[in-house]
Amino acid sequence: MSSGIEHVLNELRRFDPPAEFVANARVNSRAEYDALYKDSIDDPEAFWAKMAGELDWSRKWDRVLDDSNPPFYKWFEGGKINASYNCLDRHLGTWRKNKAAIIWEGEPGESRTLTYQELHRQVCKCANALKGLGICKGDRVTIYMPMIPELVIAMLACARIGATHSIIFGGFSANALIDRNQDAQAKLVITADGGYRRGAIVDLKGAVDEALPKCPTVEKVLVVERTKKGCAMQAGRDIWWHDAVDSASADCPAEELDAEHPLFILYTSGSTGKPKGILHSTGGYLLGAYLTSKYVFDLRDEDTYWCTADIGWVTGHSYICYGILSNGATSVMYEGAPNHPTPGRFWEIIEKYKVNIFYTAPTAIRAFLKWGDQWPKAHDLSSLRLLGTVGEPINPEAWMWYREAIGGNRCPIVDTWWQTETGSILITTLPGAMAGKPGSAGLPFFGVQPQVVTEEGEPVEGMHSGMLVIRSPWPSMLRTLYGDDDRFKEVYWSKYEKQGWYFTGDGAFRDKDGYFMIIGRIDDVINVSGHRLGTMEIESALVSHPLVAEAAVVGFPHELKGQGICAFVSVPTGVNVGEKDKITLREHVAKEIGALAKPDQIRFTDALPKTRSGKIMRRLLRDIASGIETKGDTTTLEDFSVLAKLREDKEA
Ligand code: 7RM
Repeated sequence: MSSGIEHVLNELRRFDPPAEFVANARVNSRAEYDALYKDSIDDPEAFWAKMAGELDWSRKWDRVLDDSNPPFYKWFEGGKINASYNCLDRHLGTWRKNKAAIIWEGEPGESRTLTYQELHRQVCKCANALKGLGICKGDRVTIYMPMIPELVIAMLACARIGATHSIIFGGFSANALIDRNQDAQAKLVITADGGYRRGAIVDLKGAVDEALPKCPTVEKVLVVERTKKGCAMQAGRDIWWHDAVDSASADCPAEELDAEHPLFILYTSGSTGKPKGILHSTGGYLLGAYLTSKYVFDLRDEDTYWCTADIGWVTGHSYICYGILSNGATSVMYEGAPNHPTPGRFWEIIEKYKVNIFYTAPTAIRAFLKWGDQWPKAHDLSSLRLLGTVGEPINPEAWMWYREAIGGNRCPIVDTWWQTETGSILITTLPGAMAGKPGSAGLPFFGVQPQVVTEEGEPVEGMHSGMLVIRSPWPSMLRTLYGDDDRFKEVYWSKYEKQGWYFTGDGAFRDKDGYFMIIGRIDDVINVSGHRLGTMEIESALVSHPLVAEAAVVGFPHELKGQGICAFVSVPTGVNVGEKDKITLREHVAKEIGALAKPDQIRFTDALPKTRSGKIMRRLLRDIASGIETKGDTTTLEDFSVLAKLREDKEA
């Protein structure tokens, strides 16, 4: 098969949800899932209309889906809705008005709880302050803040008045700010005097000051005083949050917005050139975030839910803020690093707030695994009832550790596949309805039609992998790349233009039960002597060896084989490695997968280049392995020193 990526790992374990979980689950059998899924596919418009009815609309839509001009789909046209209203106001007339909306923990250890009523009050004041600064419906506001409640307040305030927010992760540099402010033509930047990360203060305002001379559209800067360490304030441009917001009126009715009104832009790195501004709508996006939160996390009113993502990543948008608050649930938010002051910090937080649902990334799970069992063991994690993962394929090794060490073999794990572009989870296990399998995301969410296809667009059946496409539109899909409809069409819709399918850029394997196993980005596939290998499976094989903490595998030009395999390997703390260990690891991969997948080069390293959401930036490693300069966008890289170091390390 020309496009089949060979599937080489054989994972047979499966874990049914425990009976107690199933008994209370929202969807509690495979048959119930099948029936709901069938409804959603047989008559999508009826299904989505019914689900949209669970949100509060100030005017009902005229039509569910307008597909007359693909790929520019429109959902709920004629409908009027406000995301901030749905996250706040609609709970105020219920008993939830004094329920905790946000439980926040600062890195230095402070704790703040905002009830729905209090959060609403702060959002209204902030919204009025924004109006006072000249922000109108349709304007773009960039938000560059630490993980503090004011970040959620700011985003909901924008949503309230119809300003489109674009959140820039607080770990990015002044350069990232310049690109994004320019591309979005932002009028206002909301930031803070700093934020805490691993005990140090991140100088956010300093980066804003550095960027703004190159951001001519930005008129004002609103600054939260978080650290009180002092920062320069430019007269006429910079305003303290406490001056503008505290005195503002708490009366600010939510703007009635068109369903298609742009709620936010979120930039993701493109493989070349400038970052892509993923644009999301209000109504469709909110519906996707709301519904997946409810079903995938099986959210109930008594739950304390914690997603560890940064809000600068789409996961934080959908599953700390919009999806969780629109359900009226309690969302825990933590400012700092997972290992500050000790690698027990997350488990301490779970014990302290009696967290029931915990959602994190494989990269974090692998780090915890490496730090050792003693950290989670020192805490009472018995409140947990459900675990989730997102961001990358999870290697079975890490999945099993998560299940045992964190979930006490009791909690189902939902492996959720989605993208910034998809807005909400598209493929996952529904926790009460189906078994979890280590390394497999699972089945499509309601209304989603994924398909594994060949390069030419033929469906791949049986035990082969291929490209993952989505065959029909869904409400929370991206609407375009901000200001660049052509690039939107080119990147996502040109590959399968004839069929009208959305191209995810990921490779996947569909197993005998119909489960989708995501094998990573197609761009990362390595072609060794005509065999197309996904990097994830070789990495999984490496990580299953005790000498390996994390691995990133990339291809490099090879005279005989077309491409050779280069593995960058980080080892657990305290472990020393040498030449003979490279042989051991090569043999280990040969045993796990086959001689074909044996790395030609192994490079030991302290750390791998990652985005802040934990994705390994393989294209940077590819350049290093091939000995060429990196030309692509590096603004999403978390730690630049890692790259420099990797380049210094000589190939051995
Ligand atoms: C939510 C998010 C999207 C890319 C996506 C995949 C990878 C995400 C999973 C996953 C395997 C998963 N948005 N990815 N979730 N791969 N299993 N459960 O991560 O835009 O930042 O990244 O992440 O390659 O295309 S994102």
